Amino acid sequence: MSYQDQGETEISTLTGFALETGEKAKGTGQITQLLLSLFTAVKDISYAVRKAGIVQLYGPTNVTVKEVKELDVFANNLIINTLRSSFGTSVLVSEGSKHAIIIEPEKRGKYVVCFDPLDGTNNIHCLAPVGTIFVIYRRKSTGEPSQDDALQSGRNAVVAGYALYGSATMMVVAMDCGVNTFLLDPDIGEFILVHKNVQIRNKGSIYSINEGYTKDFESAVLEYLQSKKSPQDSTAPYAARYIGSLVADVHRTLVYGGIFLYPPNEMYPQGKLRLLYECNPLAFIIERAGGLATTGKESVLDIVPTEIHQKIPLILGSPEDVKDFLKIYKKYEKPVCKCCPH
Ligand code: P6P
Repeated sequence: MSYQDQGETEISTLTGFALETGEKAKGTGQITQLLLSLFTAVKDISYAVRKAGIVQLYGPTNVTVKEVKELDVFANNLIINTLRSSFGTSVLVSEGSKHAIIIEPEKRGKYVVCFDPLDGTNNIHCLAPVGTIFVIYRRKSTGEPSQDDALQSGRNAVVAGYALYGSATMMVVAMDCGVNTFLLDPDIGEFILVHKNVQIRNKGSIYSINEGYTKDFESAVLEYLQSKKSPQDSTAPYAARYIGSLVADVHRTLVYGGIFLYPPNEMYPQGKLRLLYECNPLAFIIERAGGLATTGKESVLDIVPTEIHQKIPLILGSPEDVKDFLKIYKKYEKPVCKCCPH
């Protein structure tokens, strides 16, 4: 849907994007319903995030509105109930729910949604950006749905996206046709298209990693970081940026280019970030924008998950930056001995 303002410019909205997506799918209209429901939930979360800042400052006793819930519990319940009522999903996997949610038969649809309802809420008290991350798949199985319907590789994604609740609220939405960004206009409650077919820079000048874990980093990570801080050639050193809120760090990487790394450390030997509802959607978005996303050993989108809250290392960003990292990483990879496979 788009509307002309005095005929000078065509303004496209996220609602229009959802309707066009459904039209192209030439299907049941379920994807449209699903997307519109999800985007409505994001608007509600955006409002709650901005309100929570006020509540946090003055404390819950001064609040006359409904009981102030933990934001991430509120966001989780809101998205689950909204998607349930969209009649477009059969299985939901959420960072906020231990088990997969199987939708009741009378409300089931053909899609599976994996999501992180509100990532980074430990940053909410300093008003750092937080985000919602999601990815949508078609159900592959027939019969009774189960959590196995969510154990699909990221390459099967139909739509992936995130909402960033920062100085403004932005939706970034990726499909096979590309990545589009939309800004929430609070005056009309609509997301307005601001960038079509976003492409990440081929090479950036920023690296993003929590260097507090330096003592745990693998040799490849240490060598790579050193090469960015003290380049052997005449290139300038990279700048270090780390917000500690995944959606904000990845969005900055998408917009400015560069590389984001969350490698294994002593506290998180498999890595901290979750494959189904953090790494896969973000990898899908970055790759559709021309970037790369890897664990070091393999492309994130090639991994076939084995359990719904599985963690993996995540390195993503501008293609030349990720390739530079992989060149160093491959140097340290132990050759797989054929005669002693373990
Ligand atoms: P660390 C937030 O808690 C989060 O899950 C992500 O948003 C963020 O990228 C990561 O953890 C930060 O982790 O170990 O650097 O504090």
